[in-house]
Amino acid sequence: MNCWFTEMQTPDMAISCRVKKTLHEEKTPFQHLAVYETDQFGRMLALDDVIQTTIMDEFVYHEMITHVGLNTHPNPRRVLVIGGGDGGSIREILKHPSVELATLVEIDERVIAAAREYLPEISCALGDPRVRVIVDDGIKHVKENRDTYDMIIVDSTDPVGPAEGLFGRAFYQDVHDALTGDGLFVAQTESPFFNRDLIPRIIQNVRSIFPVTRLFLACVPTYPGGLWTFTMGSKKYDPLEANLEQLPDLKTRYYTPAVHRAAFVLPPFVEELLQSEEG
Ligand code: SPD
Repeated sequence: MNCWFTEMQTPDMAISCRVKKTLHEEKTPFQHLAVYETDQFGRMLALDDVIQTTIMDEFVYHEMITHVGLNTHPNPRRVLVIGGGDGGSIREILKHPSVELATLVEIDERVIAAAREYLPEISCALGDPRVRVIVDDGIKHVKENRDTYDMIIVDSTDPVGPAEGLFGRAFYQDVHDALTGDGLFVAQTESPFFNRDLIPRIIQNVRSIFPVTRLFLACVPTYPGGLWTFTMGSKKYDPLEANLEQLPDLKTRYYTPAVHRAAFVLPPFVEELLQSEEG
């Protein structure tokens, strides 16, 4: 069979991979959802033809969006994931013994169902008794839950369609208000190569709300450009001063204390995004 999946990563650039089998495809009320079997990346979840996660490289993204923040906060007990219906962030969060309750708020219940069925390696923790799964709009959830979470993870799709509102200042203010007095959040914030207008806007907005704002990097081969940014806004704790000496064994394949520190070392072309007056 010579069938290919292609994601137009920009109007002028695409990533393609050969599809061995389409395992699932449907139009949900929110988006087109597909799970493909590929040789290159293993099983792959795509939403509106954009790669969300693959068995081959999901660990990088899910470890970095969770452990950097969880190891910055000295005692994260209640953690919220907005989006992230595949369950990868939840799986990583539950590795932290301090976590009593991990809440997943995903707008599209079909993403959760598809992940449970076709991506068990990623969704495996969704049935854990410490997990509460809520099918709802994350924007609404943070508005309605003040002073509730020690950490919030914004594990969203790209800033178009259902996720657009998850990149705006009003949402970051609601995230701030949904956090406890010393809480912090981490959001996936796209490519430093291809989102050079968006990232400075995010940084400015987060800086205008949170005393500590930091950008960090990880390498996710299936995302545009490979190099990916995450932004942390924190009320109190600085990830650069985190005590990483006595961590529990997280059984990670990408994250380590040294990678935690190194992720904040930014090349000049990324550092520029933090200085920009854009937006
Ligand atoms: N360009 C795709 C970015 C997708 C980021 N979110 C992925 C969700 C995985 N849990």
